[in-house]
Amino acid sequence: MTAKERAAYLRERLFYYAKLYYEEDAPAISDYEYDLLMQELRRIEAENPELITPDSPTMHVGGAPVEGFEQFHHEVPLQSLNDVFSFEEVEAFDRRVREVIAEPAYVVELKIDGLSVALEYQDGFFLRGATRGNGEVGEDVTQNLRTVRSIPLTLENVPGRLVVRGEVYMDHHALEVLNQKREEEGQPLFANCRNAAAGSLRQLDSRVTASRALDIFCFNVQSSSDVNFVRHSESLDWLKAHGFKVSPTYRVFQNISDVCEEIRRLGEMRGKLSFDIDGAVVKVDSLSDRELLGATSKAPRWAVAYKYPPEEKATLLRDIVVSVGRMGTLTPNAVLEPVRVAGSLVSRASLHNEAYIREKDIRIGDTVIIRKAGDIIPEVVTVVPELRPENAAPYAMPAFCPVCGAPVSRIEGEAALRCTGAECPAQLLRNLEHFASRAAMDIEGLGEAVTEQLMKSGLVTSCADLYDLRLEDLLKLDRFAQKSAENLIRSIDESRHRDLSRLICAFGIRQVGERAARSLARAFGTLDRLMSATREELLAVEDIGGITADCILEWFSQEQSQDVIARLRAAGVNFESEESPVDLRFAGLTFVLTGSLEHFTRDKAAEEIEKRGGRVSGSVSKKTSVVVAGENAGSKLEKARNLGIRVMDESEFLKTLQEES
Ligand code: 0OX
Repeated sequence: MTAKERAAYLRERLFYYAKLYYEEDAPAISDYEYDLLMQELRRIEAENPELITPDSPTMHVGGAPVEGFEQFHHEVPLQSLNDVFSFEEVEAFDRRVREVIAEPAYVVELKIDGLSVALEYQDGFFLRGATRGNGEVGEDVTQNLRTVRSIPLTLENVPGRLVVRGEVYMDHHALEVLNQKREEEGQPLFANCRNAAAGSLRQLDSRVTASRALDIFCFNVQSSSDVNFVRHSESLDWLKAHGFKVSPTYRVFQNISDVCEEIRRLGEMRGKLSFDIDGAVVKVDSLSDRELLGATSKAPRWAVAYKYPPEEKATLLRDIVVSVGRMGTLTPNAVLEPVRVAGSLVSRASLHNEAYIREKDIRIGDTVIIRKAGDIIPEVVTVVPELRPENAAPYAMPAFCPVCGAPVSRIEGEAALRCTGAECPAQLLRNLEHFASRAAMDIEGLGEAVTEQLMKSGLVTSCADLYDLRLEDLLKLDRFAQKSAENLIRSIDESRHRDLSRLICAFGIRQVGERAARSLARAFGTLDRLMSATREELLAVEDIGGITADCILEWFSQEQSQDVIARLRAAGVNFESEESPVDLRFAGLTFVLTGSLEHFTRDKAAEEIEKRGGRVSGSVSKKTSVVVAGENAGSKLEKARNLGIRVMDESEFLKTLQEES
């Protein structure tokens, strides 16, 4: 992969993860991994400045605010921090500081893993507060912040105007209590403390926020009308003295080896803290030194965040159980002696596949080291060989599906084993769960337990059966009373009106997740157009590559899929996209532009072609579909004529562009 391709890849991933993180409170990878990707992109761009694009995520700090809250323009921007991952990088930071400041003093603080906010006080009263958003513009969450008990609502002996920055977080115990309650209510659980804090603070109903045990650590005076601080540490003392809850450990150091020692010490404390941290922050203490050091467009030059690697813990592997996924894939899971890792109690971990177990030689009875991949999904990193019991035998995957008993087979070229049972209930269950999930048809009340019950009772053997369910059917089942049955029927009914993109996602076509489903819905507008799309047309859609296109074609070609579609159609399920379809009339066509065009620059003409799914090439070959020839076209036009390629003059090209698609 070239640097250009790698940069494009990194940008795409970073945009995608940032969107999930900022706009949907649903991170897919850990901050640590995100920061590593960002650091790599920054390095490539620093080495190849010509590759920098104006919309590169390295040019942004954070994400856009979501709908629902008023925008809040921060008086003083809420800066972000440059990340470092090693002590060498901390030392390099010190050297850069020392180029400007002779004898710097540093404050080392915990980096609390929550949600950054600004609190505005006027004449000692809490006036307004907002999330960080992109640093310049956040969301006004004043009402919600008022419910956080550790945020003082009135202050004494403070300047007329005061803006304080802090991190709203939820501690481990509060998350456990909240998740327990949510589990009882059948609501999705929060994956970690930060998600829970973000989800709670961004509630439109502040009574919900009030019911969540949120807390805050304040770590910066953003502005104050008439107190002038000389040092940051002094401002933290001042905040503490005025009733703010300030980060529990902040210490001042004169040299960088002491700073590194403190970072190490905080890292060791990490497992014992009652809240999550994702690093330590090193800041120049003197505020006038900070002025001298200044900032880049992204972050101050006077501070860095040291990111700790994901936390790891040792525990006992009690058993290995095998689950069967939506596509029949067998996944071995570790049953663990419960242990707290990165903010929650872990008793299960994915072992991925047979090869993973073999490679690490994981055996039942082993003591294993676990961590959370992406801060969310627990995984076994390695075993501790010295602690292996003598009788521990190598693990073998089952030869038959643990659910339906059908033989297990290996798909060629893949590590995974699959159940070959055509009607394996485990696969059907996962398919139905996926169909009803929030990202797909979003059918409230149709969780795992209810789905299983509907399947066992024989009422549902396909997603299309859901739309035939009647109240009387449900009332005959154990779990349902009048109200719950009515609710489920109503949610199923409501799901008929979901957008096409959700329906496409709900089909569970291999390789087609939410993002691809959205692109397909946008591109084709209706399910019928998608169903009749050619491979070429599919390939012209954003995010759709060859493998995905083949999976889509294969799925629609199956009789079973056609049956389901026919039944969903009959049930009145919406097959249309809310978004207007994209014009794809040039899909699969390669254009060559030659000569001078009167109405377009070359770039503009190329953009118009690409917008319609076409490609533009610089030279004429047998693969060229159309040559657009402007004035004084030369050898390319001649070659096109020799090869019998279609030639358009500018007016014909213009007319084609203007035709209705
Ligand atoms: C934290 C935290 C975040 C102030 C200027 C640049 C970044 N999450 O605990 N940010 C900062 O510093 C800001 N300090 C912290 N302790």
